[in-house]
This record gives sequence, C-alpha cells and structure tokens, in this order.
Amino acid sequence: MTISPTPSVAIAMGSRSDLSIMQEAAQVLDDLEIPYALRVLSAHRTPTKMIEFGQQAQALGFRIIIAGAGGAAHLPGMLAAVTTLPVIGVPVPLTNLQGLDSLLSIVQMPRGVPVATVAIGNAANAAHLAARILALGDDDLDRRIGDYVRAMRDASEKSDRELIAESAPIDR
Ligand code: RP5
Repeated sequence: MTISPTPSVAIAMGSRSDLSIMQEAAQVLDDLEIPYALRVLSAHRTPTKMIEFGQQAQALGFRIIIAGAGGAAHLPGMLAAVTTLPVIGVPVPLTNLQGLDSLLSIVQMPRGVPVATVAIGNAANAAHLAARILALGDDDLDRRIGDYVRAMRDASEKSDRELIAESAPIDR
C-alpha cells in the first residue's frame, strides 16, 4: 500500500476562478516532487472556514502557505494574521484593474504580519520560493532545485547559440 506523503504546502485560493493561475504553482511543486493540497478558502464568502484553516494549518502538518486571490484580495493577509507559518501571496489579475488592486491588497501588510508577495499572476514563483524555503532543511530537494536551475541556464544558453547562428551574416 502506498501512503501518500503529508502535504508540506497548502495552495489556497479565494475562488475556483483563481485556479488557472494557481495551477502554475501546483505544476512547479509537482516538478520538484513536493506534496501539496489545493483549497478554495474565501476571505469574504467563507471567512470562518478560512480562519479555522489558518489556525490549524501548522498542526495539520503544513509548513508553508501559498495564497492567491484577486481584487479585494484579503486571503493571504488574513491567513498570515492567524498563523506563524510563512505565507506567500499571489496577486491574481482580474479584468478591471489587471491585478494592480490584488497586488496592493496583498503586499501592503503591517509590520510583524508578513506576506511574501510575488509578481502579479506569477504563481510559479510562489512555488519556487516555497521550495527554496523547504530546501533549507532538505538536501534532496536542494539538489532537485539545483537541477532545475541548471536546466534553465542550459536552455537560455541554447537559445543564445541558436540566435547567434540564425543571425550570423551569410558569406558570399
Ligand atoms: C476573489 O474574488 C477571488 O480570489 C477571485 O480572484 C475574485 C473573483 O471571484 P469569483 O467571483 O470569480 O468567484 O475573492
């Protein structure tokens, strides 16, 4: 029998409509073999449930919370208010203000209640940051992150070589 590992990361979002953005965090965690749980917890529609989750997250075994929300994006900050776990906020872009509202709602936290906020829509970076925090106590994960960084560097160098070759002057 395979026992699934306890998720280290909670990926919370204010609405199912945030999933297309937050899925990018899940993809990175999958690639790095980090177990996670996906949750919809609304600061406005299910506030009591959201607070209960934040209060219990550490006892449930989570070590980091990634929280994404759009518009009046109170989810990351409210979770940070009720847990001492690191919270990483993802400003989800909505149509009207293109995510600037979400960014400002998430990033402008008061002293002592931090939310590490990534760029608008960049849920992938929330997962990369979560992975680097977890890797402080996990040498295998640190190696997997190193592999990812080397693959990224190699891909960039390959692009450079290809572009140099494509733009080389033709001898006549
Ligand atoms: C926020 O309201 C959610 O995080 C979402 O980004 C936004 C819109 O939610 P829906 O009306 O699409 O459910 O709380």
